[in-house]
Amino acid sequence: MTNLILPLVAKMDPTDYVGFTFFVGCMAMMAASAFFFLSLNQFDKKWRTSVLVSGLITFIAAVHYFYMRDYWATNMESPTFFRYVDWILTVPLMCVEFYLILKVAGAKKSLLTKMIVYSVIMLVTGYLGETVYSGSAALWGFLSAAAYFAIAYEIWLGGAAKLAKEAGGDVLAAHKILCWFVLVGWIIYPLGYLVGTADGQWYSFMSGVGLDMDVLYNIADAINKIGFGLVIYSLAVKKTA
Ligand SMILES: *C/C=C(C)/C=C/C=C(C)/C=C/C1=C(C)CCCC1(C)C
Repeated sequence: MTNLILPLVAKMDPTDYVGFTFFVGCMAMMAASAFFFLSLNQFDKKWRTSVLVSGLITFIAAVHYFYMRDYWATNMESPTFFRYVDWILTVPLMCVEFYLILKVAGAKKSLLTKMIVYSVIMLVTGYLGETVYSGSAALWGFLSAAAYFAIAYEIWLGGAAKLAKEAGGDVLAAHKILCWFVLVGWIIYPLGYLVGTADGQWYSFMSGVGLDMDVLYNIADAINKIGFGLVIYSLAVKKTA
């Protein structure tokens, strides 16, 4: 009783590169949030909401990274629950970003609803594959990937693509960059999933490729959340000037 001193900060092993990426991810998300929020006043009203949403995405991530960093440091295991709660909040907000910039070309609520439904399917199936039904991770990953392709199709070739073409100019250019984020930046996530769920699956060789699921997820989050936000930010700058 008398000599019980609880450590308030978990130790950080200098070779724990997973813990390092959680720590840096947390700081990067905080800095990005401050950047987006403090820039809000310089924009025309119409574009302020978009930049605000960019800030909300990185801020929600910053809070989750705060917990995930701690969870990892304490338990040395993947903070899967916090990870997916973060995603289920931030990915729909990224769909909102697409919707907001395409509103000038007449984007309807149904586009937003469709994209949010796809992303919820993508994330719920992914979560089930990583947790409750990890024995059939391949099947759940496949379902999740189908929803991911539906999102990619919608923005590259579907209704969202048409709207972007109608909008033209800076909006079309920004839309194109966001499309590349979804195609290239988001593909890191299924790669992380394959690494993390490889045990006993037909892709079991993935656990031996020297990659770590959490490192991949953390790098992907930094690229996609902050990068995505910066694309929106620079569109708002152009449109305000
Ligand atoms: C800020 C968080 C983002 C942009 C998260 C995106 C997550 C994905 C694109 C996840 C995709 C997955 C698959 C396509 C298949 C395997 C399971 C997932 C959930 C990792």
